[in-house]
Amino acid sequence: MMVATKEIPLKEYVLKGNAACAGCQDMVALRHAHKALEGDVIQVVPACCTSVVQSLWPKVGMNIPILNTAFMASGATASGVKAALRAKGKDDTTVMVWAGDGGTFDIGLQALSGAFERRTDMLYVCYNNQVYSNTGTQRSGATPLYAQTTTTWFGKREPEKLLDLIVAMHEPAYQATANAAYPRDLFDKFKRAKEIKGPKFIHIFIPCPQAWNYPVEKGVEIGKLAVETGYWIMWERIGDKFELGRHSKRFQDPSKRKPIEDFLKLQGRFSRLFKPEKDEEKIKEIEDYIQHRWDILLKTLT
Ligand SMILES: Cc1ncc(C[n+]2csc(CCOP(=O)(O)OP(=O)(O)O)c2C)c(N)n1
Repeated sequence: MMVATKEIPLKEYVLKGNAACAGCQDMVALRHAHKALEGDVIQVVPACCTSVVQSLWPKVGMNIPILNTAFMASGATASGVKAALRAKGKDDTTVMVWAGDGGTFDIGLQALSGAFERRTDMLYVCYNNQVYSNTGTQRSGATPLYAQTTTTWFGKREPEKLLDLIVAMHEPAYQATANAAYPRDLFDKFKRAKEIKGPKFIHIFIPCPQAWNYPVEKGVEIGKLAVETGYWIMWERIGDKFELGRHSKRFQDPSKRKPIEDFLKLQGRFSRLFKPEKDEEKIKEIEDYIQHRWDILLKTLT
């Protein structure tokens, strides 16, 4: 049973008036994650948009203990924090990394891999806005096929890295995907992760109005369309028990999915697929890659 809205604690750990952009979906996810963890957490943040929110003195936007760390070092830093807590006898406090896709898919991957291999009892969260947003929207290993960024003016030619599978091969104690457009589901996943010992990973889909070039009020609509078109798959894995999320179940059948164009059209970063005329071939390529992701995920993890 999913948490009822009225059961989500009112206490806020992400404060008003912080430096996030209007319509930032990272803030929606961060708020609900912290409500689930109820303040008993030390958060590690590498260089990314979230570090701007939590560390701009005197406008610090969060009221929990946070350690800022170098871009590539989150996994190692969290391991150190956990060891220090253990030495102090405070083993129950959750150590959580909150890192962007650049800090996870690319530059932080080695530290993440090392920490999970050591079976560090930590929760690593990748909030994935599919681009290096904080420094002006350069492409990352999570940028999808044909998305425009400041370093892929004509659309990225390579699809994104299948990070979930890389992480899964570390056999974490808990792994899930989530989406800022479904905050109650996200809340439940953080609650579950809090109770599980060992390395845990949550990968969150985060539309970014700045980088994806859409009106700020469309974030939730785009997040939901990502699921309804099959583009983003919601799932959870406790140990080796895989379960497709209730929001994604019906979209396993490609005939139930909304046309991918519904998702692409709302975002300026895909505008070249529709101008001067619709590029059917490239849109089909994106669709095929979505199916490939479904196939490889289910084949590998179930
Ligand atoms: C070693 C190093 N290289 C580059 C930077 C500059 N830098 C700061 S934040 C950032 C982008 C982070 O992107 P991502 O992890 O995707 O998070 P987002 O900004 O999208 O939230 C970069 C390149 C840095 N701080 N350290």
